[in-house]
Amino acid sequence: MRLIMLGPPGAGKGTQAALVSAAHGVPAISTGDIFRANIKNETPLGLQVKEITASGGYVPDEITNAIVRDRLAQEDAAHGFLLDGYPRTTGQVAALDEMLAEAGHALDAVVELTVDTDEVVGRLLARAVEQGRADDTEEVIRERMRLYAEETAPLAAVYRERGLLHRVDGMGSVEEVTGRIEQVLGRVRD
Ligand code: B4P
Repeated sequence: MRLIMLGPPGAGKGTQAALVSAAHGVPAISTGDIFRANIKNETPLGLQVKEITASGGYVPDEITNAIVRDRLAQEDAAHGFLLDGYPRTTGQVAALDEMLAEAGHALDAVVELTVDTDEVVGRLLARAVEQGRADDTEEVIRERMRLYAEETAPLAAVYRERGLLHRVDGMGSVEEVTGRIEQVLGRVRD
């Protein structure tokens, strides 16, 4: 199973990716998590992307594509993966197409989680209290959402044209959303 999880900040991509990954035995690959781990460990990559992620901007495609290329080349991704937070730009879509073509693989589905703006802001502000993530302030959340609308939301149309897009209502409890995603995956496998 090769999946992409698409959706605005706070839609629940990370939460659902972890659950789907565990249920289907494929690694969940989150570019956001990779950047945060590098920032925490103060690696050269972490130092390079710290300011960008803290302000809600996108890390340049060359950096992000190289990281995903390395990650997809690892053994555990050979038979499937779930991408969370990648691709986010048309340049990343093109790079991923290239990586998949080189490996002789194809995507099975793109799941787009949809949520109300107010709900998203509420979720991320709640997470700010729990986890204190540098990019979960109201101002930065608005910037992340603006960038999502401008750069990432249009990717849904690209995947719709390819017949891969499945829109899933991301409102409600975590369990409800997981149930909807599993229904989609059941249809994809049939
Ligand atoms: P990400 O880590 O991907 O951040 P995000 O889009 O804001 O998603 P996040 O994982 O935080 O939210 P989720 O939907 O899981 O990226 C962080 C930064 O890294 C970016 O801003 C950018 O700077 C950089 N970056 C990452 N990938 C990049 C790329 N490809 N190109 C360029 N730059 C890149 O929401 C989770 C929250 O909602 C949690 O608090 C959770 O508990 C809560 N939640 C989930 N489901 C819920 C439910 N049903 N009900 C209530 N709460 C729920």
